[in-house]
Amino acid sequence: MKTSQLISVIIPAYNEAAYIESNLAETIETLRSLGYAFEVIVVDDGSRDATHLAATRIFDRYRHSVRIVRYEQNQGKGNALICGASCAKGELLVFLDADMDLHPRQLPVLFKILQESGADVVIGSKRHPESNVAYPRLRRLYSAGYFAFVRLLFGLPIRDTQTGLKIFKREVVASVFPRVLAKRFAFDIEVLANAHRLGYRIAEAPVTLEFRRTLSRIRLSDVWSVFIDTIAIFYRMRILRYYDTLDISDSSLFHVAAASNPCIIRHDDRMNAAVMVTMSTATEQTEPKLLVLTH
Ligand SMILES: Nc1nc2c(ncn2[C@@H]2O[C@H](COP(=O)(O)OP(=O)(O)OP(=O)(O)O)[C@@H](O)[C@H]2O)c(=O)[nH]1
Ligand SMILES: [Mg+2]
Repeated sequence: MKTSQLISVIIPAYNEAAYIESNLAETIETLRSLGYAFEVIVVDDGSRDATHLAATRIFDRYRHSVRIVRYEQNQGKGNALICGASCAKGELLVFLDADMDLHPRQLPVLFKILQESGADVVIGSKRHPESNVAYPRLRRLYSAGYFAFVRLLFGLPIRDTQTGLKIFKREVVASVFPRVLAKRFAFDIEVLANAHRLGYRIAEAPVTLEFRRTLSRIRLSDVWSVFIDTIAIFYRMRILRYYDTLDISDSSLFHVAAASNPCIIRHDDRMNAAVMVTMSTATEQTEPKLLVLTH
């Protein structure tokens, strides 16, 4: 399916130096061949390797299609996605993992579902009956158990929340991201539970997942923290009613999303780059310390 709307493809990257350059080039070439109007926003989430340098080489090659954002301290994938979204100009936001386990050539399937189902969010789902996934049996087991648990807690009508390929309408990101507190792996569940609670429609799409990394980076401690963070989200949603007390106006959207995290991104059109500014505390608005200029 083709869409004439601008698509912002946000790619979180943490210690991806080994493959990021070829993965980004392949992603951009794929998006071009699909005929999309797009921008790619790479968020280097405080990588300790040369991710930033590799991504900057892509910026040199594809200047008009890509922006690179970096901050110095690793803060988790969720935070990287919020930062990326803060500088997105597109009507549709695509979140895509940097490791290419999920190839962007499958995007037309997701766009078709977005258009035909009338959904506001389309998520790639490893547990969709038509998905083609080859991933370790232990991961499958975690995944099945976790989603039974998620359904019980939030009544979410989906079978997977963690897959690194999703499309959101801008409006959903605008009203949901500013509510989100989780910055690491429970980010997805907090976003989707809030989108569902606000009445947005979420559809699942089949994906083809090629497990390219030889070793998964998910550790048992990560599984445990997702579990604890998920209970915390339930507590905020159903017991504290925290999300109900927030007053988020749509106009404050990406600005609020950035300000509620310890970073602000300013656009610098002259440099065609995002300028990342961090603040020592989330509330300290004056004289933020300039960290990184890309290019
Ligand atoms: N692990 C991890 N990934 C991050 C972080 N920040 C951004 N990312 C990016 O988020 C995406 C998903 O991370 P992965 O480590 O591939 O997580 P996964 O796909 O669930 O797990 P495996 O591919 O099995 O290791 C990648 O593009 C990472 O580079 C972070 O703090 N930790
Ligand atoms: Mg991965």
